[in-house]
Amino acid sequence: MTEQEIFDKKIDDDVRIEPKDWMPEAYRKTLIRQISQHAHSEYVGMLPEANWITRAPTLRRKATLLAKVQDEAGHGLYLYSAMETLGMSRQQSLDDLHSGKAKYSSIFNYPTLTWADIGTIGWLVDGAAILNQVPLCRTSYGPYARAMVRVCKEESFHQRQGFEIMMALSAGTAEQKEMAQDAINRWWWPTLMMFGPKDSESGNSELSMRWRIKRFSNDELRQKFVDMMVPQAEFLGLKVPDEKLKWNAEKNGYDFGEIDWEEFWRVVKGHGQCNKQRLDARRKAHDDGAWVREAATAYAEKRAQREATKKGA
Ligand code: FAQ
Repeated sequence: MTEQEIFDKKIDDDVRIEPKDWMPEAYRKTLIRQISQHAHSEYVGMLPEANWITRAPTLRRKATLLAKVQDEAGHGLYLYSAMETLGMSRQQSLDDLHSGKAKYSSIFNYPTLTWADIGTIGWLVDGAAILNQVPLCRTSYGPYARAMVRVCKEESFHQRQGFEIMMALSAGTAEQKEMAQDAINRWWWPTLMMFGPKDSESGNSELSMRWRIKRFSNDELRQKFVDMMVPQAEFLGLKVPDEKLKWNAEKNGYDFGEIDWEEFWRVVKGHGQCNKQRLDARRKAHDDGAWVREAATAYAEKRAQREATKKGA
């Protein structure tokens, strides 16, 4: 059997591909592309929420939000490590983010204007992330799949904390309920965009599905999301901002309106409301952390020297 045939058979038999296995160059590249987009989303995703750590309404909310933001940093780290197993260094990957070459999810280029936005990010954005990521626990590349198992456990906690914030607000004063409705009005459509372009325009889907990197198409996941979230919005007493939303008994799912794809591509190409602000904040955080990296490297070098001297003695 050729190396290509062994690889194809493993994919067909649902056997994981591991770092030392032979893999086609295009498979390696597409994994780096997707994992990079994903890792950078976790990193940049910390920024809109971190804005609210100092303004969270109670100590309990503050502690929970702080823990959530720290979790996102951890998710980024698992994913950067998974990328390293494919030969992409963390430094190169971060350079690509900071230069604007690498993508991250469009959703994080929208502003968080009120506390209800933090609830909505947890409820809707983490809800979308879970739907997309649970199938990734079965993705064909071992290190990515294993990282996703832990990520998904933490994301479900994030989603619950978001839903709980929304429950409190929608059961609160008229002003709080209005704040919750305003947040869903602004976040609903951008969240639907998280699943990527429609299938007919998703250039990467065909190969990614064949290689079992993706298990569901962008539109399939978007449909699942709408079907899952509409009853939750109803439970909260909030209105989904889509006049075309209607139950379709035949397909056993909701029909819904068309996404503004011009807006989607505008944001993906760097011209959303907060693209510049997010990248500036990310670059600043990286520069401000230079001393930590230097100290960690100096410590590791010293330790390695000590070990070498001990062995030599
Ligand atoms: N934003 O051909 P497709 C989170 C790009 S994590 C920006 O369909 P593919 C946690 C796409 O990269 C959220 N760009 O591509 C959290 C491609 O460009 P390229 C992130 C987008 O890869 C929660 C081009 O468009 N999750 O939220 C977007 O088959 C709360 C054509 O697209 C993941 O990354 C977009 N929305 O499917 C953190 C999950 N959509 O690379 C903090 C893993 C598409 O050719 C707080 N990723 N593009 O230059 C995936 O499942 C896939 O990469 C898709 C896109 C589904 C995102």
